[in-house]
Amino acid sequence: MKLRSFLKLSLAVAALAAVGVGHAQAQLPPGYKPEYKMSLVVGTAFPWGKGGEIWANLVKERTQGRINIKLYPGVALVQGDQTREFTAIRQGVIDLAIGSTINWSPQIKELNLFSLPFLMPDYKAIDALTHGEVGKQIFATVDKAGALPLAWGENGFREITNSKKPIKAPEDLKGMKIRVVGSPLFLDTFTALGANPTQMSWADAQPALASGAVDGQENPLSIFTAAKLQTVGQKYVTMWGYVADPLIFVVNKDVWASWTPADQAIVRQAAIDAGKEEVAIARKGLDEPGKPLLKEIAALGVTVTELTPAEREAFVKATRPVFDKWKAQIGPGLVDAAEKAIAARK
Ligand code: X2X
Repeated sequence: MKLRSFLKLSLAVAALAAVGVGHAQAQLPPGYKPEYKMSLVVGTAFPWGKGGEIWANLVKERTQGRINIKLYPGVALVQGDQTREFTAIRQGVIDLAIGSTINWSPQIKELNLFSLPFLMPDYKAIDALTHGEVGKQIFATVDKAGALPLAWGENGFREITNSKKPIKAPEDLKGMKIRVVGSPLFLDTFTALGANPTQMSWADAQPALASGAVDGQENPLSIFTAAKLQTVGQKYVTMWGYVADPLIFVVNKDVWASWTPADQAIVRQAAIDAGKEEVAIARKGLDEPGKPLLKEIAALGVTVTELTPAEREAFVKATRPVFDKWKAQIGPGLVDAAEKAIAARK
C-alpha cells in the first residue's frame, strides 16, 4: 500500500472509531464506563455463575443498557487466586463480584463465621443468619472493609468427597489428603479430624484430584455435579453438612458513587432478585423431600453416605476445639448472636 493511501485509510478508521465511541458515550451519563467487570469463581454452568448472569441481565434490561456488565468467571481478574478477590474489588481492578464468604475471609475475619464447623444445621439456619441481625452486622463489616454489599446468594452446604472409601467417622479421614480453600480455619478443622489438609485454589484443585495428588475435597453438591468431580476419581460423598458458604453480591464503592441514584436502586434491586433466584437454584434437589439430587449423584456411580445423628455427632465433637478457638478470633459476640438466631429459627 502506498503511504498516502495508508494514511487515508488510517484516518478513515480513526474517524469511524471516534464516531463509534462518541455514539456509545453519548447515551451514557457522565462518568459511566462502557463496560463493568464482574468477578466470579465459577461460570454459568454452576448456580453461582448463573446468579451472576441473572444479575447482569436484569441490570442491563432495567437500565436500558446504561450499565453493561461482563462476567469474568475463574476469578480471571486475579489470575485465579480467589483469596485475592476482595482486595481487587476494593482497589477497583474488579467493579462488581459475587463472592464466597470463604474467599473473602482472609481479609474479613468475621466471614469465618459461616465456616465454623457444624454451626448451621439446615437451610433455615443459614437464612436465620443472612436474613437477620447477623446478616446486617456482616454487611456493615464488609462495607467497612471497603466494598458495598447489596444482597446474599449461596454456594451451599459443603459435603466431603474422596476417591478412597466411604467416610462415616472421623477415623475414616485419618491420613487422607484433602484439598481445602484458603482460610486457615479449614486447615484446623481437617487437622482436628486427623486428615492431611492442603490449601489450593479451585483452579488447582481439579488437576490435583485428577492426578491423585489429593484424595478428597469439600464443596457443595452443585459444584460437584457441574464440575463432574466423579470423573476425577471422587467416588464417595458423605453428607455431613459441616459448613455452608453464602455468597455476597458487592460493588466497588467508586463505581457505585459514579452511578445516578436511580441506577443505584436498579442495581441493588437486581442483586436482591438475582440472589433469591440463585439461592433457589443452588438448593435444587436438596431442599425437597427425598433430596432427589442424591439419587442423581448415586446414578453416576458415586456412593452417597448419609450419617445418623450419632455418627454426625462424632464429627461435631472432634471439631469442637476448632469452633471454640475460632469463635474467639471471629468475635464471641457475633458467634453468640448467630447461635441465638439459629436456635430461634422458624
Ligand atoms: O474453591 C472452592 O472450593 C469454591 C469454588 O467452593 C469457592 O470458591 C469457595
